[in-house]
Amino acid sequence: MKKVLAMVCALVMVLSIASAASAQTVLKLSEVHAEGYPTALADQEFARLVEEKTEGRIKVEVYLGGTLYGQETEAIEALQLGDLAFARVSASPVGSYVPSINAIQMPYLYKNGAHMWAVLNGEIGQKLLADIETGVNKDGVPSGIVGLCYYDAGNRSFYLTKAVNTKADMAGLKIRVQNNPMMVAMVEALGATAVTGIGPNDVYASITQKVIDGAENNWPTYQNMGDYEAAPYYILDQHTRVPEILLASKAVKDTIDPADWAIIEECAKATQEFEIQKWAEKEKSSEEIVRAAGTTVIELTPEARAEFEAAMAGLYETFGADYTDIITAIKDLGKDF
Ligand code: BDP
Repeated sequence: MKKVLAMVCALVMVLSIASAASAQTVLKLSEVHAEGYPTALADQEFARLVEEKTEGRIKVEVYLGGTLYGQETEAIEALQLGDLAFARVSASPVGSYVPSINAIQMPYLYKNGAHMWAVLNGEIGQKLLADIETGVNKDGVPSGIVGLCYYDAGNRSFYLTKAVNTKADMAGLKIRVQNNPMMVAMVEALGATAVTGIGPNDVYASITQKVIDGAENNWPTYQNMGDYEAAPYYILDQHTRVPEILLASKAVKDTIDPADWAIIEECAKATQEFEIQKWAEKEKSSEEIVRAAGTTVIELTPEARAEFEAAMAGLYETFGADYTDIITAIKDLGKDF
């Protein structure tokens, strides 16, 4: 009798361990950057925190280097379908699904990084982040995505295979931009030709194969992707500050216990400061690497920079007209910086 009881107990234990193990929910996160990049480190920190704070009920698997989705628009579409749980993307492609997000990435919008952070972590930025979930695109299609937090990505400048000193030098150049109609219009306003549909990990090859003459990005991506070796002229026009966003799938969110979802949200927010610190270090070291490699860094004259800014001013009309209140409030905040 004792033996039978012991066997039953053992069986119950095995079954409960098995059911506890199967109770773990595994969620995937897609990231285009490689191991060690600031956002990749933040994704891993997010995963660590989620597993710890949910006591193992939720495990986030981080896929780096664009191995799951090479283009961020593909990742966003997978989020919409519920095929993917999280994606760390640039705010730029998000603008195609939730146009109000363009309001925080207009050209020459911020005085500096501190101004951008005051906006993003203030009322304007937090409302726009929350509105991603209820947002619709220009055709009224629901976003299907949820914004969890912003990360830093500095500012973006052009890099090319030839020197550019004035707006006129941009004429006819083929320049890769992110998948967002506003970024296409931005490059075309300079008289260049915009090329979309190239994932950030394919920019280097596209330059060497002469499909494009260059692209635009911040110091860390320019360096980390090796693009500075293919396009060794970095034109410091600093046209946009485009933050990163950690996104979630609305369809996946709806399957998660609300208490666990609240933990996920908290963990995401907790990684922001971590990423900002890693960003500051990487921005500095990337600039050093790029300069030490003999890259030609072109500081535009104030007149040339003003020409770039004036050429892009029309985007405020075309893409910002529905958000003039927000944009005006952002600019007003800039007076303190
Ligand atoms: C980098 C962003 C990354 C974008 C990339 C791009 O970190 O999320 O995918 O730019 O230009 O700065 O596509």
